[in-house]
Amino acid sequence: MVIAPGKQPMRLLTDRPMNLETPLHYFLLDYTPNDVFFVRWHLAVLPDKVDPDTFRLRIDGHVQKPLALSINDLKTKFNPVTITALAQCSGNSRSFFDPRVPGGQWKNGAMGNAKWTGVRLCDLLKAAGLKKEAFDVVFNGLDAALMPETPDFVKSLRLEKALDTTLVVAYEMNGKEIPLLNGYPLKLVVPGWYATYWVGMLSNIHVQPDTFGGFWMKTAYLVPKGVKNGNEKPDSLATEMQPMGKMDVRSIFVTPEPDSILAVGETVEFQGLAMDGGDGIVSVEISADGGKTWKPTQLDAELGKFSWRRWRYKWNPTSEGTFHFKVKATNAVGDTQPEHHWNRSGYMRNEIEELVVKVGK
Ligand SMILES: Nc1nc2c(c(=O)[nH]1)N[C@H]1C(S)=C(S)[C@@H](COP(=O)(O)O)O[C@H]1N2
Ligand SMILES: [Mo]
Repeated sequence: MVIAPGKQPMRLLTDRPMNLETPLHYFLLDYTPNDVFFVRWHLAVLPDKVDPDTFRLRIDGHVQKPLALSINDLKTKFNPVTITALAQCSGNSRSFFDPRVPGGQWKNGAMGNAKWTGVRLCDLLKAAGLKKEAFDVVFNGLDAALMPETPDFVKSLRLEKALDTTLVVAYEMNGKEIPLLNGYPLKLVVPGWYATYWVGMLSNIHVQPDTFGGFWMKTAYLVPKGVKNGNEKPDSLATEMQPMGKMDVRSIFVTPEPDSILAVGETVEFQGLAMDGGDGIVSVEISADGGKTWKPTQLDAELGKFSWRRWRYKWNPTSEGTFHFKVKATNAVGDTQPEHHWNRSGYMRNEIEELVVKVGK
């Protein structure tokens, strides 16, 4: 555990760039506090501070009227919107892949749920006036690479997705400034999509008439094309790949934590979270016998289409032993979780999770 600027103690994956994981017990809260929200950067050079008076968000390229907007312009010249959305790194839970894959060895803490306040991306694009050839919208932030040969972190969305009214250029997270380490002063929020698209320290939105071909779209963050959950087998890798998008349905255990020891006759409340790409979780089932039989859990009220959803299940252990719990979510369009999930990059993990608990005297 380390204490990074503006953060509580968190699990450190790497320090340059800073990559920090949220300890699991914070997921007992519906909204993840800013000072424990996970941190994931690709490039080593971040400004130590950003001056809110001189900072400008530039919107340029295939637009009628290029814009350079201050934070104050965003707050005063556009309608504010607030949306609850789960940010989840596509590499979340990578350390659990079997066989293991290279990359950040995250447990389940590369995600967080927050209320994001800002301006609709479509309102900004409208204000700049799209030219009719507009095709891809490209997002860049203030972070930079240490070595000139490292490609800058730049992401793109097809115009159709960029105009989706749920996308927000956020200037607040949970009602406060976005922490520097989470992308102050502006973060693109793409509800329901993996957080790789949620460009932080967003300083430029560039509209172009053709496909953006940058490294972080063309080479990185690809998953097997047209395959459910981006699944492939180590001995027969997919040959066609595509950029990832919407989040898969999945569920995790939050409490009890792994290797907890429970007592015979003492009821415990299991709790966990279920999430998807915005269709909505409709049921979460739990198994106490390694997946042979399943029981429904109770769902908390929905906090919004793009939020995670909490499930609960009371269990009264009647005998000693080791129990293999499993949890499985299903969403409104009938998507559920696979028994086994794997791909070469360790992305979008959503296999049915197991939690082993011991019951003692
Ligand atoms: N500018 C910039 N934005 C970025 C990244 C980055 O490296 N640079 N990483 C992306 C990835 S992969 C993730 S998972 C999220 C993490 O956001 P957080 O650090 O606020 O948790 O930011 C995304 N936006
Ligand atoms: Mo990520």
